[in-house]
Amino acid sequence: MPNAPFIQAPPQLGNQFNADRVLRAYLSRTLPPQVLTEIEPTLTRMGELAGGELYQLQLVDRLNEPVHTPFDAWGNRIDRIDLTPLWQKAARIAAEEGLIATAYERRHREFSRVHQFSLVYLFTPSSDFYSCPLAMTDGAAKSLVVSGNEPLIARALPRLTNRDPSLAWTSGQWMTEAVGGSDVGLTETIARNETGAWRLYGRKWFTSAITSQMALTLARPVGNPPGGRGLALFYVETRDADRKPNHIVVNRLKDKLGTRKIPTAELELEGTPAQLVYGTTDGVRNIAPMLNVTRTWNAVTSVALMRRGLALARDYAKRRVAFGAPLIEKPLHADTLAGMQAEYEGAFHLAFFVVELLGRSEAGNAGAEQQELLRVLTPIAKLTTGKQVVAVLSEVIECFGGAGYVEDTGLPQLLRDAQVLPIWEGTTNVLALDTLRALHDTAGMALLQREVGYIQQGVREPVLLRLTAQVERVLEQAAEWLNGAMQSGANATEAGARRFALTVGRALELALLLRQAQWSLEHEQDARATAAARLFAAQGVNVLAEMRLDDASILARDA
Ligand code: MFK
Repeated sequence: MPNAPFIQAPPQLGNQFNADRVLRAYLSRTLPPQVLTEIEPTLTRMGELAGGELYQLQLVDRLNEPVHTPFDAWGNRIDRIDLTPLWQKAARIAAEEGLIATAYERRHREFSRVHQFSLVYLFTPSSDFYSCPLAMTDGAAKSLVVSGNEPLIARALPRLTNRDPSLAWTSGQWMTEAVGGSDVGLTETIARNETGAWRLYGRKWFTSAITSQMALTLARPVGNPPGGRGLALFYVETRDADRKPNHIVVNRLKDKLGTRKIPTAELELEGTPAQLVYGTTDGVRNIAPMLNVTRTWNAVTSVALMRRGLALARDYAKRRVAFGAPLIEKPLHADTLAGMQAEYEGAFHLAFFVVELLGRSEAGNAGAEQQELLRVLTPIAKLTTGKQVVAVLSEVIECFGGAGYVEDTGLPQLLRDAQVLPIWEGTTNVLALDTLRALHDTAGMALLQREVGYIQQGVREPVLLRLTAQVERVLEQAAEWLNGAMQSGANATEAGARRFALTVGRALELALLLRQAQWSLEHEQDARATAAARLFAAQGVNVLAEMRLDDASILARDA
């Protein structure tokens, strides 16, 4: 009898909370023991779902995509969107497990955001990006709370934060128009006050998760000046009292590289009833609280996807035998995995540091400096982790060899999905410029340097102490660059903004890794975070090479 052909065992996942050394150690260091004890059962449950039922459904559901039905059989415009089975399940789980509610119920005061985002982090990679509507829902809830608009808060907040799936709403965030993805001030949609009620007319070009019950959007009241200040922030409900589209037409769903389970639409607003959230101007400024929340979700999603890719690659490396041994025992493969792990761990601590600051700020426990820090670190975390996730997932694919390139392993989708993370919610360059906007001047940089001093205060282990000096040196170089660039003019500052922001992001990641490493050595006798910190430092922190503007402009224009 011929031998049975070789069949490779596929990678598998277990309980994603139990298996997560990085999350568990972080929570043990950060949370009061009683809070940790209270939230652990929710994380264990989510970890089980994410590594079990949801992950299995995700694999089965791979080819399903949302379907848009514009008309019914009789020619009525209905714009029905049928979601994939996993999305329907994810919506129920998200409500029941309080993925939004946890942040607003605030049962654990300043730690509520850490609890919420730990759940989000476990849930996201098995949700086919259901985290997209959730991020916008959280952002909308936050914007409404900040607005103080009591009628809108009373109407929408209890729905956006509901734990009952039959009552829970999600929200859209309709900003992008064909004329301006990044330059939102170019928005062409107009708002007319028609007999005391606002109606919107225009085309929204990239509206994610179009099945939401409401949206926050921008439009220009007729007669207002151009630019972001002439826009106003509006609240829209997507269906009328009869559940019919509310003067909104779905022109089509986008055909995207990844995140294909998200119904992303081109919309026509044909006199859509809308309500002002604040006044009739300053729409860009007023939608910023939403952006800052969705950018935090973006950073946590980047980290979560890196962790998923690594979990699969590591498990596979234990199963796959080549040249006489499992891949995990091959020094070169182990080195590759370790380098990716170091990037993920750095990214994890930066994203969750922002989450901590957000929670502290919402609980009223953050002073002015911490608020400023939150403002500066939100774009830095988003842009730094957005670049890391694409690099790490590209390596993850390679860790599987040819299997990583084959669709029905489910692996290519990871990389395609990840590619959205440096794009939406502000590209790397837009966020680098936002970082400069948030820093104002060199005083903001001094604040960052002071904070890094606090973060590194308890680091004592000699090998880690050496690296704290590296962090301080790099931040000093970044501060010097900023100073010099600002004196040279706007072009010099803009040209170096990405390198500057990435350098600061990586320096912070290393500082936070060093703090965690010291704690893990002392409290867990675990040297893995130390190894991650050392490797991370070796992979390079300062990407702020000496810039020559003339070189950049010559090379950019002609190949
Ligand atoms: C799973 C992960 C999450 C997934 C969710 C994704 C689904 C949603 C998909 C999308 O909607 S993608 C679309 C996202 N679009 C963007 O992120 C827009 C990117 N562009 C920018 O962020 C530009 O920087 C910006 C539009 C803000 C530039 O517009 P302007 O009008 O030139 O801004 P300007 O004049 O600098 O700032 C106006 C005001 O807003 C200023 O305040 P003042 O009026 O007091 O001077 C700014 O300080 C303030 N501002 C701007 N950005 C801010 C901010 N304030 C706080 N935080 C910010 N981030």
